[in-house]
Formats: sequence, C-alpha cells, structure tokens
Amino acid sequence: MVTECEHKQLRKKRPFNDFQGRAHPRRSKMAAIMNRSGWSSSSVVRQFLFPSINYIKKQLILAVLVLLTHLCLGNNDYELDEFLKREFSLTKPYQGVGSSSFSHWDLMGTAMITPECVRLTPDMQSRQGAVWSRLPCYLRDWELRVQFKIHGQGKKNLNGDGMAIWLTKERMQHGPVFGNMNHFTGLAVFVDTYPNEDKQHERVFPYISAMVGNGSLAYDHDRDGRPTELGGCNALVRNSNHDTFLLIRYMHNTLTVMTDIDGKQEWKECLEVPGVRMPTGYYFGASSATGDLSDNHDLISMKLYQLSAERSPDEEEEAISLPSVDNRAQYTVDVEEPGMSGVTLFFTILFSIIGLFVLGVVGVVLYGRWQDNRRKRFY
Ligand SMILES: [Ca+2]
Repeated sequence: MVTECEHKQLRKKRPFNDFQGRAHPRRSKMAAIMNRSGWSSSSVVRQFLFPSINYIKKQLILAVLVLLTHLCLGNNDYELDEFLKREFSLTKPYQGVGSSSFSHWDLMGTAMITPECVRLTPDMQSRQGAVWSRLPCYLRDWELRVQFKIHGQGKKNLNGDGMAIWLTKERMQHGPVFGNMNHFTGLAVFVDTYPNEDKQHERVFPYISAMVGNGSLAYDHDRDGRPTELGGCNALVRNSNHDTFLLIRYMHNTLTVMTDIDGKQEWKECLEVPGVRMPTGYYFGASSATGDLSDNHDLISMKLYQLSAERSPDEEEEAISLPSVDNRAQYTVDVEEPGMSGVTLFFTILFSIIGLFVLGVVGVVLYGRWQDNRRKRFY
C-alpha cells in the first residue's frame, strides 16, 4: 500500500507544468495570500526589522512545515536520486518525432503527431499505431510516468481495443497484441478497454494488467491475457473528464503499477510484483490497435526517471539474459472453461427429469408384470 506520506510526496514529485501547463495551485495560492496581505518587498523588510506576533507565528508555521516535509522525504530513499532522462522521455511539442534523425523516437502504423498528443490510433476500425524509442535503455531501476487519453464515440463496451506500454527486446513490430508482436521478450502493461473473453464476467473494463514475456509465452487476446497476467486493476479511464496517468516503477526487481485517474492528483496502487528479473538494453514503446470497435488512443507524454537502489555485490554482478518472474505459477489464473448458457442448462435439467420419469414408469410397469408372472406360477 502507498502511505499517505508517499502520496503527498508523489504529488510533490510531479513537475509544476504536468497538468495542462497550468500554474501550480499552491504557487498561485501563495501569490494570492501575499497580495491579500499586502506583502510588498518593503513591507517584508519592515516585518523583518520589527517582527509582529503574526509574522513570528507565520515563520513558526513555515518552520514546522519544512520539518514535516523533511521527515516525509526521509521515508523514501529513492526520491532523492530521482532524475528525469530526457532521451527516454516523450513530451510536447514532440519535436522531430518520427521524422528527424535527431529525434529519439520512431512512429509506425497510424501513429501521428498532433499539437496535443501522439495519436496512436484514430477512432476508426482496424488501425494499428505505435511509437518506439530508438535507444536501448540500460537503467536498472527506473520509473515511467505516462499521461494518456482514450476517448471515442462508441457507447460502453462498444469501443476497443486499448493500448500497451512496452519495454522489450524487439521494437517496431506489427502484431495482434495491441498493435505489437506476440511472443514478445520483455515487459508489457496493458490498458485493455474491451472485454473479449466474457461480457458477463465480474471484471470491469477498462482493465490494466501487466505481463512479462520471455519470447515463448503467448498473450491470449481472446481471453484478455488472463492466463499470463501478473496482476491488474480496473481503471475507468475512457472518455474521462480528468487527466489520466499511469506510473510503472521497476526497482529492486519489483514491478509496481499505479494510476492517477480520478483527478485527485494521487497515485493509487494497481499491482505490485516482486521477483521480476529484467535484462537491460531493451526499448520503451507504446502501441495501440482498433478492430471492429475503435477509439482515439492518445499518448500525451512518457517521462522516464532514473532511480537508485542499493545492491549487494552479488546483485550487482547478477547477469540476467532473459526476462523472468520468480514463482510465476502463483500468478496463474485458473480460467474456467465457459459454463453452459441458461437455455442449455434449462433443457439439460428438463430432459434429465423427463428421462428419470420415463425410467421410473418403465420400472414400475416391469415390476408389475414380474409380480403378475410370479403369481401365475403359484396358481
Ligand atoms: Ca481485450
């Protein structure tokens, strides 16, 4: 679980211009308070030379706030070493993306740049689009924050298929997994907006899930990837009035996925999987696909932060050649075979009852005849 302290801190970590370039609310509030209080530079000097009770009170409150913030930060050692890696980040105005040789990103399929986003697919049938980093990433511990928007004309469950965020050995491949190849090698986080398997199932869509592929594992699109998923959560991100964010953190071999989709500017945990072993030198990417049903799948930004984690000398030397998950079996979902439909079940029971009744009648008749025969033999 994410502590309240961590929530506050994660909120703090987000740069001021993350939310549609608006000024940070706290900053504006401070300016408003200063204006209301009539604080000019000369009044500040006056306050400093002849401090009033109010001024001393304010300074004390400020000192307490600074102390609390410091204590809060002390609980999260990764915070201090966080560092934005621009070469693996994709942000507005997406200069040269897909066209310039200076850009670190390639576009493929229907993906296109607009002033507001990288549109992976438009709200049209049978489209596939992706954006891939040109550079392999050799960071061992990192955090990726993704802002995205999924929207379209379709009514509930008449839209599809969703999008995926990747860190894989392969790049720029077409295929059936949200526009990328199947049997991929690496990490995938899916935002699946269409329930392929069972429309009546208890699972609410859109659904976010994670998978680690080793080149031979297959993502089963018809079952929404349930047999291979490592965890997940539902996330009502479609046609949302709020900005929608996804956080993927890989640190100390633990994969964590969080969401910020309610407009509260707080991260909510979606899944956490320890024992995930990922090689380095893989490529970040995002892809999307539409089928009979469609949506606009917009990627607004991907920001990669380097994290630092202390390691033992053994861990430092550990060479990982293929992605894997410790005790993968524990995540295996026992997907039940589709049960009988209501009509089939009704007729099965009906015919069973009729069958039993007929058998009973035949039994009674035969018994009656046997009794008659027995009586005849005695006379
Ligand atoms: Ca699906």
